[in-house]
Amino acid sequence: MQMTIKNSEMLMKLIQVLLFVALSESCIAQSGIHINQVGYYPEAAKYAVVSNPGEDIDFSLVNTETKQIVFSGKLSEPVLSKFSNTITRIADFSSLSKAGTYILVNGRGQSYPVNITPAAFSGLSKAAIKSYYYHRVSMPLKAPFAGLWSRPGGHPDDRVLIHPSAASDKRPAGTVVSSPGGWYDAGDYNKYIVNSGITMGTLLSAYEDFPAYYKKLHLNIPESGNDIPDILDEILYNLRWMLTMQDPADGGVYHKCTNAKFDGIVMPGVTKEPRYLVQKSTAATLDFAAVMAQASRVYAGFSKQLPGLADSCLKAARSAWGWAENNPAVLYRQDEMNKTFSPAITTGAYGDRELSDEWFWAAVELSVTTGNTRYLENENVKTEVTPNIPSWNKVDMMGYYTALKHRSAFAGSRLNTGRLLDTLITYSNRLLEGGNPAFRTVMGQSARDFIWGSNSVAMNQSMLLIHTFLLTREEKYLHAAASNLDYVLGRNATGYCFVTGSGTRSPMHIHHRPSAADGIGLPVPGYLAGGPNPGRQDKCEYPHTETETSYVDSYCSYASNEIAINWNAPLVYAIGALEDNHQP
Ligand code: G3I
Ligand code: 9MR
Repeated sequence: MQMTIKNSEMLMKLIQVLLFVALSESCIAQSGIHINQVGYYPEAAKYAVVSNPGEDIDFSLVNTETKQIVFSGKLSEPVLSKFSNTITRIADFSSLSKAGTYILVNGRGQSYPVNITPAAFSGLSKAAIKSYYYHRVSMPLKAPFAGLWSRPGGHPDDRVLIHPSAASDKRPAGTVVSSPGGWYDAGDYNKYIVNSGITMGTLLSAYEDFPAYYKKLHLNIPESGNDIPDILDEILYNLRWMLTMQDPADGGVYHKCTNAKFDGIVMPGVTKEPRYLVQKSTAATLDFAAVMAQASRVYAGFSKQLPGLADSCLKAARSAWGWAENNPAVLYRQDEMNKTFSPAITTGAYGDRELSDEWFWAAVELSVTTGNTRYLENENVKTEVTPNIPSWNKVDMMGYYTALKHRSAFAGSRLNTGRLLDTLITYSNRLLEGGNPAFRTVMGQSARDFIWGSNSVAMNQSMLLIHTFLLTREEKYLHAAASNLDYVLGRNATGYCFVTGSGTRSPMHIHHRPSAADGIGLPVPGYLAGGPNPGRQDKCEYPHTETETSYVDSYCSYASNEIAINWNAPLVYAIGALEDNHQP
């Protein structure tokens, strides 16, 4: 008892000191209190993690305006993290539900501000989608929409060369074609169909799953107000580019539209290096078929505003499928290709070697959109599919999501959707049982979660769990999905909120050429940085090198601090789901 009084007196003193002394950023960072820095819905589970906490287990939340203590509690027993030498104790303040801004205080110091508000994610949701507008190729970003980050248009891509690897009778090497628009892939200035595949599938699913929410979401992009939801206008910008990547002669799809080498650290369009359409591949063609089939379904609802678009997409999807049937395993092997053709292409490879997942996804999307399950009869389509976390080279789950949303389309077909659902639920339950107790996250099932772009693993886990929630309406899956949002927004071993322009301590030096070259102090907002990656393939200096701490906020670090369209997409989906679920 005596101890408790003494501790709470000490805590009060500490609070007084902390609240009236302006703390430097480094001092706050040293406090080791890791917390979602963006926001909590009032009814949400709310945890903070105190790392290497010592014996002082008292904590309090103080209202930053009134300076009143509004909540006091005790930290949990210490836990050793599974992926570093960090020892943590958890502060659970879930029962604090009054809207306001607070600071969590403990003997270790104070946290960044904690915002409890029904609008917890409304700004982040917009920013995460708006990031795609900032990726737009070939058009200027004007100040009314781009604000501080307005810039001239880059890479017109209206005179792109057919690379020798892509030569055909009708389009011999050197043929000039037009492939403008679309989104830059990441921190580089190239455009890759495979990575557009999963990105577009994810964003289209966000709209398909939460149309009411997205119909109302205003993004302030040039097309806003045109009677099409803003998110669909943004997706359309990349969709139109994708359509240019199909060879009209045979339906095959070029793997990428690219420079031969990565551009230097310059603004878009400064370099005038030749751009190429490179080799057709089966992975690109099937991803394209899946996206076009899904897009056809989604844009069919806007035939008045976009006459003919849905039909064109379906036609493109069918002819891509036809090419794949005739070319079932044309892999993109960049190093091999460079032995035969020049110039050598050294930009991102997205070289997938296992295509059964692309076959499955494309077959499912085409079946749903056409109402004909004959696509499942193709010998390359396996209908016993093991679940996994989606990534650019693993798209089985994209097929799962669509098949389970449109179960009636598969009645009497080869695909047993009942079994798919059971498998998804079993897999989701395993995710709930695993994870990293030290941070109370689903993220951290095993060290394999911490790959290049690990934050997208966390977000794809969330997306998978949200699908399970939508199918079962069991809230535990939604809560688990939210735990990974807390993770990327700051409750992680690095203490960073990984979305640029959000939270208090977020990446300032992302591997993103415009952010590095524009002379503006703040990075372009709304981007999810790649995150911890002990592979450290960039060979940069990292302040910490454990599995979950291998992250450095420096331009050098493309292996931990780049940004990419496929990483933002599941962030968009996860926030959209929470926002949709939270609408009155
Ligand atoms: O597939 C193997 C797996 O079998 C093995 O167990 C594992 C062990 O590390 O590695 C797996 O391969 C990894 C591969 O991604 C698939 O996950 C490679 O190690 C890893 O280096 C590779 O990283 C990719 C990186 O490009 C380099 O190719 C990232 O996933 C991918 O997101 C990234 O994409 C780049 C583009 O090329 C260019 N534009 C920027 C973009 C983002 O950084
Ligand atoms: O900027 C490139 C980034 O987009 C890629 O993800 C990464 C891996 O392919 O490569 C980056 O470019 C680097 C190149 O590979 C090696 N020289 C330094 C480049 C970064 O400035």
